[in-house]
Amino acid sequence: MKSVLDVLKANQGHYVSGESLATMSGLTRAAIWKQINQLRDLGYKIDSSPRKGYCLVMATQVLHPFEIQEGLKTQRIGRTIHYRDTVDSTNILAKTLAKEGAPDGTLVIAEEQTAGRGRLGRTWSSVKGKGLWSSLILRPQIATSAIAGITVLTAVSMARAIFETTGIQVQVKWPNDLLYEGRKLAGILAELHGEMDRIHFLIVGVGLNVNQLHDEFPEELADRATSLRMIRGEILDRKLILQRYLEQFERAYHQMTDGNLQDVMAYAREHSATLGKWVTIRSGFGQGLMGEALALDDDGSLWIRDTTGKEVKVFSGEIIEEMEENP
Ligand code: BTX
Repeated sequence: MKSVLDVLKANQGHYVSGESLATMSGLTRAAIWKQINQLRDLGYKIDSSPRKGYCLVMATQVLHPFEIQEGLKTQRIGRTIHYRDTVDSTNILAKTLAKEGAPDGTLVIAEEQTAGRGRLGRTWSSVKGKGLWSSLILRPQIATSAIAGITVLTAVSMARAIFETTGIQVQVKWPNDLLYEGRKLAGILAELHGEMDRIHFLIVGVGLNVNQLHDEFPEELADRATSLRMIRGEILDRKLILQRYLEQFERAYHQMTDGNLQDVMAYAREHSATLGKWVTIRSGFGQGLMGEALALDDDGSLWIRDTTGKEVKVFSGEIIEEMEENP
């Protein structure tokens, strides 16, 4: 038996008679009417006519969990979903849920964040219904040192999902941004909760700008941020991008727990916005380190040749300045 929504979706834009719906769904006319009203409450636009039946005019643009899971090919990632219309930050909610025991792979997603978080206390602009504001709760059974590549892994998974669904090739700015022609398209905030040698859980938040127009960004981001819609010139399906991201993430996550991130790092090198540039990196509490970005290691760290010619391995940090040439 098919659900009423499945039948209407398969015939989107065309009327399906009440009788056919009853046969295909195995429901009574009264039960179908009840479901139609529930679907309308969820935002589906459904026309009804006494003679012709029901017609799904427009599927919802809202990321209901059953929409995300329809056609999702993962085993664990995104199999449990917590969806909110509004939340302060999906990373904060994910942390609470993780403490309550949410399983590995749980997805937390919201239409809007009122206090979306960036790194180092910065904020992330998260306009309602326009982007993918999501966090994954992970419980990898590996040593803390083995998760150094998680941010690059996440960036690569999203970059691949974007390419698969839109054909847009984005660049990975080490370690946690996706750029298109120098403008920020996505940011990643990974937070580890654990001890020196034991991971309790990991929260990986990603913000991807999908359908904002130029004037929907705060003024100060006007020439630093971009969205997939601004690049492609059309509205894009958030659900499809999210599904492909979850699938790409699961594949890469398995590779990480198997201790093999070569494939992920090869992609990050090929699409790097950082390698070959002269950068100043702030890492931990230290002073900025200046030098040439030489190579991306298979564990996700960056090799820098500093101004004295010494090669230094940087595990995490932030590029605060970059130049094409040696200044
Ligand atoms: P970040 O600190 O590298 O980037 C934050 C900076 O990026 C801001 O200071 C601002 O300059 C710029 N910015 C803010 N909003 C946007 C935007 N929508 N598009 C482009 N640039 C912007 C990057 O931190 C990590 C961001 C993670 C966001 C996700 S959303 C889901 C999850 N929940 C949550 O609270 N954070 C993560």
